[in-house]
Amino acid sequence: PIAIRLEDYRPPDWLVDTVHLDIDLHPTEARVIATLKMRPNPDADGARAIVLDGDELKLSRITLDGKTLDPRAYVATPERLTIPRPPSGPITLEIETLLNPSTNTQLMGLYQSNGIYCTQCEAEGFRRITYFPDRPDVMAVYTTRIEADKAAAPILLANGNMTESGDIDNGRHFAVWHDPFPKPSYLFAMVGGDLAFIEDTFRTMSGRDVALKIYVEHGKAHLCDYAMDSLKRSMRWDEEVFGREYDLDIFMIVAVADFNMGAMENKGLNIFNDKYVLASPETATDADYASIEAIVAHEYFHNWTGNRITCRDWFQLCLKEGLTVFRDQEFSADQRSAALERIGDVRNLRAIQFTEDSGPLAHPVRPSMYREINNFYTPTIYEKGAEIIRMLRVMIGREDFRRGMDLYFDRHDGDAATIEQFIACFAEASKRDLTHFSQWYSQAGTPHVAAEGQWNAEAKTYRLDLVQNTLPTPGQPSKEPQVIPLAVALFDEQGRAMKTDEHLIVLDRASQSVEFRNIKSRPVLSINREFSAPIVLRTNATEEDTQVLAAHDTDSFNRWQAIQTLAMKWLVAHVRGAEANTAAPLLDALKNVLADRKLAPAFVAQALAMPTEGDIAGEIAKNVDPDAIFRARKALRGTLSEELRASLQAAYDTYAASRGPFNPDAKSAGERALKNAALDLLAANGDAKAIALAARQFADADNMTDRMAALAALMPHDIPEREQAFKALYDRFENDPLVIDKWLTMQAMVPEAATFDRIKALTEHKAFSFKNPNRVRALIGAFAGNPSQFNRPDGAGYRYLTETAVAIDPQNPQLAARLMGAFKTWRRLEPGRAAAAEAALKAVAKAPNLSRDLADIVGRALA
Ligand code: BAL
Ligand code: ZN
Repeated sequence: PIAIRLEDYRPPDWLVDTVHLDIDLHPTEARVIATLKMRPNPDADGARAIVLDGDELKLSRITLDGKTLDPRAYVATPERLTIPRPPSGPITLEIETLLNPSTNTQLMGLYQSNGIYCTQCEAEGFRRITYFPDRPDVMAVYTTRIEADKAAAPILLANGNMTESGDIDNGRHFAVWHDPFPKPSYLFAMVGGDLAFIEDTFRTMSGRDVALKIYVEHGKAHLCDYAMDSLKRSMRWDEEVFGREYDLDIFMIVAVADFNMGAMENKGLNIFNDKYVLASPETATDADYASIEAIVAHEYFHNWTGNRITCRDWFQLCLKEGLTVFRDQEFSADQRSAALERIGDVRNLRAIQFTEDSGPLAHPVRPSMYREINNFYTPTIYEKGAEIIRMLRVMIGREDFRRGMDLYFDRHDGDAATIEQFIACFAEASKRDLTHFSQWYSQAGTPHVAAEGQWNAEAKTYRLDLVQNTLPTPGQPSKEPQVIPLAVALFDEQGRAMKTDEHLIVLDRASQSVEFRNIKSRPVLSINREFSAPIVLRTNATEEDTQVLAAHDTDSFNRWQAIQTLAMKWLVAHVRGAEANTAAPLLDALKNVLADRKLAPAFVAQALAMPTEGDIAGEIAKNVDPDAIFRARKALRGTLSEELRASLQAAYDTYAASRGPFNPDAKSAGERALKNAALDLLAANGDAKAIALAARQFADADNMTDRMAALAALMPHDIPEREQAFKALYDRFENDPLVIDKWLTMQAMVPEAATFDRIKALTEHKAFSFKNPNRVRALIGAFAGNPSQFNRPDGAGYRYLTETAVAIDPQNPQLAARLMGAFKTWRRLEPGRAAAAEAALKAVAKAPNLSRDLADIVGRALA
């Protein structure tokens, strides 16, 4: 695939002012007439040929200013329509294309999901509908007329407000939608189908009533209430926190079963994966509810950060994604608990982004080159992008941050903007030079920071020496120091805050020292509080210091972090063979936390959740042996199970007893989380009483959170209770694909050699389909996330994954490429596994006819 470079950006030669789409829906022969009013771009220079993008398109007709275009005046291929010598002034092009939605298995452009016509255009799917300058800096006003069989598709939706609808002959009908806000083609959407819906209204801060509708397949309308509630809370929150009001008369969400992404922010017509809309206590876990809330909010927030202000080009993807993730994280923090949100977000960042940043797929938050943009919807763009915004707020303070956001909305509304334009708003609002800070966008890799404190008893000073270092990443062999905001506090050895409250140190050189004065006793350092910067931190804290923080840190994040640090120290020592080391400091910390009635149960649950196998591998970083990691973690959990049994049982009993009707709110979810974290540890050794307790909870549960937690507690053990539970789950929910996904995932995660055969058998099961991305991710994606089994020493896991990706590639390249994300850490494996992974990757690289998506990801993984 050819390289596309940021430095080659040129403004479009032609602009499109309006697009009129006339779409005649048909499963195999849909007809699209696109009428484009175009004019030369006064800001462009160079050749004025019209070059429109296409992808597998079939042109049936083209007119220019009402006249059929002479075939010698243009060149049409499935991938491009070129008019080499167009008139010099404004023109109207009318282009007719024929599409086959029923065979569109890529799920890009216009396709069918369970008979429902729907579209996905980001990033480059609009060119699969019609020829178009399919780039985000071409913004036009769209009018969409859809015509279809009324029986097959009684509901016809597109962006904007509906302006007309009616019946026509032969059982056909039509609807016309007009979106007054100029938008790039990637935000176009239309839907046609026989759908159920729920509706509500929202009164905006200026008093306008907005109709809200959520459309789903028939039989699912009763599962949309939580999504609707989340939507209304998101709309209110964006008004209150960012001053952003919704702008159309209607806001619609449509949920479909076949979708490559989680959801898509098309203007006024968000299209969602069923997984992030449908919920009932019977079928959705607390984590599902939290995801629905976050993703509904995320897509809604895009209306301002993404739609009203979009990206100039795809290199700027983080401009909308990092910012919108930041906004949805803030929303969730406000709706739930800021401390718990931060712990969850950092766990996730470390699991998915730090791993990416430390391996062959590392790339800057704003890349300077790509070969396939679909492969850049990554944790680096999204999650690290959000961390940069958070650091910016820490650096300039909340007030200037809000002023900068206001300026950005004011100045760039209606624009296709860049990171430079975004940062300039904050530089102006805060009167600071943010040039060096902006390097976070261009330099890949996670900085490692060493913080070493020395207390001088005589001088009563505490000196903190800070050193930063970022390891090389592909294409960036040497690194510059980053601007790293470090929130710091000092405690005394009894855990009392010293009077130098919290302090912000900005580390912006390779090394620097800070001195605190009037420090009368040896302090304990709490640094990178609230995870103020996305870094890997090393300190010279003693184990006793870490214990002080684990017991007393006033920052919940760092208190949780201290407990993780104690656990990690034990785990790493164990992986390295030091089996005799003591878990006493960790046990003390956990006893403490379990006994502290003032702590939120959700926090205690997070404290009990030990670092994952992936976390441990990340810490070890080199020569990783997944089996040794698995054994160490199992041993630690076994120790906790035995040593904490009484307090775990007490926590379980407390929250198992306090049952009322299911409520998905944060408080109830936190209580369930603690009860289930206790159950998970109680059962960690396979203790018969605990297994019986888990089996009973599974059987008696009145909600999916408790049911899945019980199954998760049984899952690591090769016992009949586990298999009975798998069977019972299937028997009860065989007709609910979203629950079947949980059933598939849990089986894919079993840490036993037999899992590999189980996976292969499950692909033959009638509940499974390689065509549905959710099923594939639930089974194959989850297997790739099962560290001990995917990384089988014989390499069979790697070969299975790559062969599966190659088989899926012709049908759905995006899905195939996503699966390969499992190889982002292969280089840190011990030599035997690394060689097996490399061989599997090389076999893919040699396979014929790879999609651009798969070829790009494999090429980078091997580079
Ligand atoms: N724009 C793609 C889906 C999302 O990030 O919202
Ligand atoms: Zn997004």
